[in-house]
Amino acid sequence: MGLVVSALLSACGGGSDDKSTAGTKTKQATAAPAQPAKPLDLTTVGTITGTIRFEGPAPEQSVAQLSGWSECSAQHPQGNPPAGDVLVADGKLQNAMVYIKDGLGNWAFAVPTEPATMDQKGCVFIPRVLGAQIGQPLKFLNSDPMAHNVHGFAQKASPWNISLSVKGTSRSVKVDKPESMIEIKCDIHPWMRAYLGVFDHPYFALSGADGSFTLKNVPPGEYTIEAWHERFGTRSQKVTVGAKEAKAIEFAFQQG
Ligand SMILES: [Cu+2]
Repeated sequence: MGLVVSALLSACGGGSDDKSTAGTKTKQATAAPAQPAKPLDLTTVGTITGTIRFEGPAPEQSVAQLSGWSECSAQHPQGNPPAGDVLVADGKLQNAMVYIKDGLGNWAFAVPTEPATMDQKGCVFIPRVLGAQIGQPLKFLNSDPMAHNVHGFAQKASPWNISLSVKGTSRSVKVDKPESMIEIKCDIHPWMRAYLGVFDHPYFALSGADGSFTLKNVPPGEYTIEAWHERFGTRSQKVTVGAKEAKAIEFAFQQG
């Protein structure tokens, strides 16, 4: 066996092939063929629900500085709009993205056909934080009477920079590698910022105004669950979900 492994390693080694690639090929060559992805057994799946708490006084959220951009400020007669970067109410944090980070088996997941859509309206991205599944259509829209662009700073998939210069136009973007989270900007308006999470599974959710989130149809297993927030970083915890179990968890964020 050792000889076979080293022969294979040298056969596919050399040059810039990294070790993980060579190792994978070796494993496939010597072990049983890779199992096809299994469909979920919906009779055993459980649920992870939870709350995102914010401990201590929350910092003020930023304000979009529209001064000097009359076409944008004209849409906000009440004054500069809040950025939406810190949304805390009653000690609960909104707009945290919660997802399974690690521990999923080789499952075949259905992919939504409904596009995950991010609009530009009133010179802000709506929603500010969006999740999508790989393979799900991903659409950017401009509902404003002026030009915007969408610059996605993906680091795993290809970054993109698209122009949406006319009201009502939309463009689709393909992100084919999971990444949480991808920063998005409009290069024209410096305050315009948003975040996109792309996942290779359906277990992601954005915390609501009450800090709550739900991950449904989770197969029994042991997982690392991560919660991400644009200002306060990430928190993670291990969670074991038994068959048909409804597991309740909590994350706590603080400033600094
Ligand atoms: Cu813009």
